[in-house]
Amino acid sequence: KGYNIAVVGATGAVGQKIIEVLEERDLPINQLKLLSSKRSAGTIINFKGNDLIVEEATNDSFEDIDIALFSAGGSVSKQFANEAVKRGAVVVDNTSAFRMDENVPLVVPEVNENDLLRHQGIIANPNCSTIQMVTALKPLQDAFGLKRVIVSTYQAVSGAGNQAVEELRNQTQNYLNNEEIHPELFPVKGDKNHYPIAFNALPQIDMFQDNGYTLEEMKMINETRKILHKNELAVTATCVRLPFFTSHAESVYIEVEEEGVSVEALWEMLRKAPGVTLQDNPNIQEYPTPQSAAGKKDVFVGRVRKDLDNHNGFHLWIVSDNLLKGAAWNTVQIAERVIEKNLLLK
Ligand code: 11C
Repeated sequence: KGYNIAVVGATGAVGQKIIEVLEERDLPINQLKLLSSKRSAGTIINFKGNDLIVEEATNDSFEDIDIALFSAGGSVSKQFANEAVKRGAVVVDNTSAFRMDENVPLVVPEVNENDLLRHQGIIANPNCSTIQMVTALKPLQDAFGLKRVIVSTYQAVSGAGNQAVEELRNQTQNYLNNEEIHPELFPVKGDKNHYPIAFNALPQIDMFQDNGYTLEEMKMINETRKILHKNELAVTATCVRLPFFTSHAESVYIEVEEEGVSVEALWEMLRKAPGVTLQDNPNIQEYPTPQSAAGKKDVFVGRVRKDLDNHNGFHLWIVSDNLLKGAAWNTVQIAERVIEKNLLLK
């Protein structure tokens, strides 16, 4: 049997990657329906040798759909996700619209795939920077217990979409040509002030919240607790945007509960962990970078070392392609698991 799959936000940075990932996977597809806003409708996208025309999303678009993969922004998900479910589609939503909703599982298949069993139509895909961190931390939590996580991120511009990628490209060229630059998008499109991203580092991803943290930082904190099923976990984050295109990197400090754990024991768990590749050998300068991780599906971990003052503390460097494991690949993995586990609505 083939399945009818819709991609909502098909012309966006994540939507395009979802289509690429579907193209290389074996998931049996009967019909692929590409949906977008009115503005992008009419765009032609090739899928497995056929030219597909992107259509404007309406409630009726979901009538015959088995699985709808949403990545067109929170407001589009809020408008259409429940309508799609009413029409019998399972929704995998890439936006933050439903992530913290108690009735919506927030899933990274390597970490908490059994949460899929309690879905009621909508399944949320976590934020990219959260996904890669929990994928690497889950085996360490299982083996040694996690007490505290302190993360600083180094995030690629593609997390903010295709326009953001263009802004970095244009600004870089302008700088090198000694031309004036007019920042329009970074750090946040809808915020009051804009700063250059080329040759810069911006300690703001998404809007500031009342507590002084940004929304990206609060997503990392709240989503990590939900996915790891550990509300009491001490987590804090500082999220920073840097001028490269692909992959988020994270410097992560963890404190484990078990006493006397060695770096070798962490390596062993990370080597065995699904979806994780250990690249950690200082003798040959082996460690992952945003460039080496780009285009790959795994989460890469290096620089594992013991804290010099706290014998239960460890530092890790976690890198992954933000559009693949951080978005499109995790979404398609969820769709594949929904099918394998017979969790469709019709
Ligand atoms: C960024 N992490 O890099 C964001 C993008 O909640 O899915 C993903 C936003 C989200 O800008």
